[in-house]
Amino acid sequence: MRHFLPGTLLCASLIAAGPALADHCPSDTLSKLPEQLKDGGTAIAYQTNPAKIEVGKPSIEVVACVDGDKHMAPSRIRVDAGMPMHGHGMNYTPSERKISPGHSSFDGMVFHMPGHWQITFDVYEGDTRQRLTRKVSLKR
Ligand SMILES: [Cu+2]
Repeated sequence: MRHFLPGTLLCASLIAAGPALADHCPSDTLSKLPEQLKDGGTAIAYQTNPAKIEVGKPSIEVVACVDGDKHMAPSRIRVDAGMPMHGHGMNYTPSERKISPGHSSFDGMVFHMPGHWQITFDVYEGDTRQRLTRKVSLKR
């Protein structure tokens, strides 16, 4: 009679120890969005709606690729904004609508006053976070 249990255990441990299956990011979209940020192997592109950020509630569409030329999607994208010189954030947490791996749109961004804002993009690969930022100035 065949003894199946050790084989099953071996299989399960191999799966647990193996690399996480990562999806490809939409690199075509990455090159099409108007705003580009890059740091090491991580590339982000985004576009806001409206295109020119004003005081109000823009939405932001973000594409993120990690691992350089391999164009892998991060496990998570997080977007936030604040005014470093005033020491405050947005007072709201934007909601994410996932479009595809590495591609999301964020609604509920609230830029409630004119001045110097900083948009923060955090991309995660498992527990590793990389932060890219972009300064924007909102006219009165
Ligand atoms: Cu402020």
